[in-house]
Amino acid sequence: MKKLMTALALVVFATSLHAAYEAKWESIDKRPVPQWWKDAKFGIFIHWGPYAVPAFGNISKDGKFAWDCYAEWYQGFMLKGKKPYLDHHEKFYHNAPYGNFAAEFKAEHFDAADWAKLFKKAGAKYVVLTSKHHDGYALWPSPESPYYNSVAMGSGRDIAGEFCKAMREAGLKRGFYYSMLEYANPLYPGIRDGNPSPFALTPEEWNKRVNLPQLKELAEIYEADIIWPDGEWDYHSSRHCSEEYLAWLYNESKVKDTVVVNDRWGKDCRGRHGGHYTTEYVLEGGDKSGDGAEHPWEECRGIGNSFGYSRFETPKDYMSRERCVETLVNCVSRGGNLLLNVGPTADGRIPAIMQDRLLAIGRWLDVNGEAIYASSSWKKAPKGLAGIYFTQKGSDLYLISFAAGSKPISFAAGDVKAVTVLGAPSVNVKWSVKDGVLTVTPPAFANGEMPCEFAPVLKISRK
Ligand code: FHN
Repeated sequence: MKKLMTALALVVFATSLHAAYEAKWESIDKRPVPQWWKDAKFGIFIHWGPYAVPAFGNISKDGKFAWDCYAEWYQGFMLKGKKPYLDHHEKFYHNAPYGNFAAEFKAEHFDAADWAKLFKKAGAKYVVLTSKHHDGYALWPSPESPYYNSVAMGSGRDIAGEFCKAMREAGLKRGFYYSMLEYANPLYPGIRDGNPSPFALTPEEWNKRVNLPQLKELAEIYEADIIWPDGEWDYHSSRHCSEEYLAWLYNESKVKDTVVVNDRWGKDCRGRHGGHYTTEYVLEGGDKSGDGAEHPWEECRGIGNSFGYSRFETPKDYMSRERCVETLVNCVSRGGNLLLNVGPTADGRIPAIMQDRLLAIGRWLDVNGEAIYASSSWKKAPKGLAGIYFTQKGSDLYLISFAAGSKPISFAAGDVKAVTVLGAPSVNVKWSVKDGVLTVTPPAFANGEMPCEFAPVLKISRK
């Protein structure tokens, strides 16, 4: 009897290991977001595909978020009849089919190891590449996109494969963005240009024949650390078969214990289901569905106003070095990660202005990374201090100041035992505590004394 009970218990245990997650949101949503991602804080997004050939997007008039600045939407905006895109295409490409850009997407200077070096120097911990954007062109030789992928047409290279190998060798976590919709594929059920395709599949068929096999390839062939779907808004997650895919991913795939996913699994999902929540250009008034959530979340945005390379943008359209760091700090201080995008040129180079911004973030993190990586938001942070942000690690607090001047700041901080400047331990900081209220004066640094270009960090050590 005892032996039988032990055998039964073993079977139950083995079964529970094998099928830990059911294909239902209530089960899938219980899986915690892996700690490596929560600690990482800073990732690089890469939007790269045939749209990098025209590299054309509208220019924001006031520097604010505007969806029609997205250069990766070149084909989509033409299908929607957007005039600047149609005019540009007629004038410079004589209305040639968009698919011709795939043949010109040569990637001749693409060196994934060089990219990895830059991302490491930027202090990023993970990188997400568009394996396939809404135009349907795949950066790997996928059997479901047999003629429209980077090996069949364009560079002749398995870009996803080269990317993964280089990132892995550099010690960076890596993964893939994946668009569930394809605006011009005749099999895609959604109506993208006002005319339903006579060949359209049902959403379920589309997902079973295209999306699910491709999402599985990304997890199994490339052992992606991150699966980052998008273009999910046409259908409910049940029609995308998303719960089914995630149950497979979490129970059976090679990456089941470590993979990270986002919340873009169907029009019912953003800010509600899946892994971490997402926002997009949130500080500029974009999509804020996952913002401020208690749940792990990630902001994504370009350094300028587009994800795909938009070659008519000028420096005024790009965030300054300081603004890039402030965006990262703003997200982290509110408990989020930042996935900052670069849009390489069609020949595979990362534009100099984007490199400049990434390197500036890296220099700042070299000195102040302690306040960012593996930190959390300080729930009791005082409100209304313009340009001042806080993070927390254990009992220590970090005050990160983008504010000008050296006016004393007072706030409740508990039992403080020391206040020091990260990267400049010999700089004397004036501070005092009374009844748990800390008054600290941001130091006025002497020439050459400030340890970073801007936004010095005060470490507040507590008992
Ligand atoms: O339409 C896309 C857009 O081109 C870009 O890929 C962003 C990245 O989050 N996602 C979509 C809009 O939410």
